[in-house]
Amino acid sequence: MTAFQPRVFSGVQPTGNLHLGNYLGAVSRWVPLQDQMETIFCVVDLHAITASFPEQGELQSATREVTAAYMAAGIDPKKSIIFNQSQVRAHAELAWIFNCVARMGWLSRMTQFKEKAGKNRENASVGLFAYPNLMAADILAYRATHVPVGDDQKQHLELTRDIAQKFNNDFADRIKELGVGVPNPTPSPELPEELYFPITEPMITGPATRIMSLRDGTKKMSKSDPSDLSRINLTDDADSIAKKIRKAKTDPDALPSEIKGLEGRPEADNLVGIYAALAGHTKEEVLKDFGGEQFSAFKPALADLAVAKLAPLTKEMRRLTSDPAEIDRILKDGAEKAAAIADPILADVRKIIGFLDVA
Ligand code: AQP
Repeated sequence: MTAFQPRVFSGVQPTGNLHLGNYLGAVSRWVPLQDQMETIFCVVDLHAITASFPEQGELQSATREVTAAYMAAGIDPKKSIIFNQSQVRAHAELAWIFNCVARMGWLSRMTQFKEKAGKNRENASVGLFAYPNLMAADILAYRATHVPVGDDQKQHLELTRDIAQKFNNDFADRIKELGVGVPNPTPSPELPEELYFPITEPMITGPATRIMSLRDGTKKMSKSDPSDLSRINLTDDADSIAKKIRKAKTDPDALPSEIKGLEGRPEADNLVGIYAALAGHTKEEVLKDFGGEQFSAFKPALADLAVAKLAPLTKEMRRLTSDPAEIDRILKDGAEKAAAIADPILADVRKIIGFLDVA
């Protein structure tokens, strides 16, 4: 290989209803990439057991639901590989190897672990702590070059880059000897001339990289927030969407006409960002149209837009989930294609490390 093949990898956990943050920050942004490079989209079910084991049956239905959401949003199984993580063994195998590459200190700095473990740190699973190593394995099992995600994943992607860098450095001689390396596209003193793993590029752009809770503009919109009013689920009907936007926390001032007027106003900034992302506009354009308006006028316009954009998606999700056998067929086909890419990469990794291969 003379260069890394441009390849996108991303995923969502099947831990509950997908919300507007997952849609605007991740899934909707994957759609145009399908026509630009090879794309692999995973339902990351191994990540879904790090907090607790779901009830029997829940993982199956949530996995199918997330798959349906991908397709309803425009991910086309003819253009992209769609599969669930647990069906491709390479993820877990590479994650173990990365457990031995990553340093305790690196993982101890991960803010998401601190937030999710909270005060109950001693009782958190080892899986929750090592989650970023599995995420690095998800990406690097395909030697993916680009990863489109929301802003909350930035630190984990930096860790993926650190793991790739350390592996490339630690095994530089072996990679060269085996002839499995790729010339480093951006030569630097920190890296050898040939790399096995690419130094993945995060793709975190646009007005919706971090959608905030509708109840608190300083907290991320999240599946695990106990208040359902804090998020718009992709399964919400038109009335719920309108109600949640009507009840969204705001301040008493009118919308500003310039972007700097949103500073120090997290709730206003969030709603303007949501409008911009749904309409495919910039925040500046939204403020050009709504600057000077009260929330009493802006919120109904936002609710109409959200319903117009999400209702067809919800309808299509319902149609797709009514045929679970077809979803399973797509996931099976995707898993075979994904394994066909990842298995030879894992075979190289085993050789690079030096395991006895008895096959
Ligand atoms: N609020 C958000 N704004 C923008 N992007 C977001 N993402 C998540 N929340 C927002 C992006 O969605 C993708 C999949 O995320 P995930 O569900 O696999 O994990 P998460 O980030 O942990 O999502 P949640 O909703 O916050 O789940 P819980 O409550 O379980 O922690 C990622 O690209 C993520 O950036």
